[in-house]
Amino acid sequence: MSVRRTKFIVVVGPSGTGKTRFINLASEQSLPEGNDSVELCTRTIQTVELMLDEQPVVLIDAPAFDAPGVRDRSKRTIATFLRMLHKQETDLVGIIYMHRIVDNRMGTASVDGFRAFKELCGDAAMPNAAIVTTMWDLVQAGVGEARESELRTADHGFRSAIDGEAKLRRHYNTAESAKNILRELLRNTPKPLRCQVDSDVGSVRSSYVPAPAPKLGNGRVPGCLRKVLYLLYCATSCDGRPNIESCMIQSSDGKM
Ligand SMILES: Nc1nc2c(ncn2[C@@H]2O[C@H](COP(=O)(O)OP(=O)(O)O)[C@@H](O)[C@H]2O)c(=O)[nH]1
Ligand SMILES: [Mg+2]
Repeated sequence: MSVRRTKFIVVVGPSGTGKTRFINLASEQSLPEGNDSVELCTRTIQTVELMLDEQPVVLIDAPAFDAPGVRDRSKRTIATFLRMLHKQETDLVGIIYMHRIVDNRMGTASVDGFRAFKELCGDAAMPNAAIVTTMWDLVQAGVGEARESELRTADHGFRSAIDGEAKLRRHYNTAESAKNILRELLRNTPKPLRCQVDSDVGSVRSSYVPAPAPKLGNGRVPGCLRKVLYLLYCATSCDGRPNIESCMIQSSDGKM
């Protein structure tokens, strides 16, 4: 029996929008959520493997865009990580941008987060993107629907992405709901995100602050990704431009 190639999906968005919850539900894992998540979890990349309908999948829980002072660093961390996946010719089939339907307006975190998402994704890959709204259990149905409709059509909402063929989907805080969203994205043909092919996205600025060591989710990160995560840590820990090559000879376990 042939082994299917692993497909990758990255989940981005402001903190508290339900990224980790979504990943936990889909994968039956228990990465720390909300108040349980220590600072590291919101600032570093975590990956989780799962099998969905016999398809191996890796979900990438990206650092939040909006933690004070770290938005640029988060963007850079995600971009560097995804560029390395691209060099390894992995199949990235989707990007999810999370939004809380419970928020009655697009606050600063949402506006900035959405802008960062569009920058990372780019127009060409927008058909592989899904904007996923969460916390439907915390709003009255009519209120949620009215907000969703405004987000879909208003210029100050997600219209620009939806015009570019991004999907707008509801996540109902259940495993099946999360899996259904993943199933739809898994049908996509892999397309590189803009940040994977354009090194200007997430480029280093002078205000650079070294990133903390990556958290390897529950020890279930596959060997190849562990290497990537370690390289990422090396790369983002250097001052100035990331220097991937100089990190290639190092290894967290001596087995590079
Ligand atoms: N009631 C409800 N709580 C949710 C939902 N999604 C996430 N949460 C909770 O909201 C908090 C923030 O979610 P988390 O996944 O940590 O957000 P992240 O920062 O985007 O990873 C956690 O306490 C979650 O358990 C949802 O759809 N409904
Ligand atoms: Mg989280």
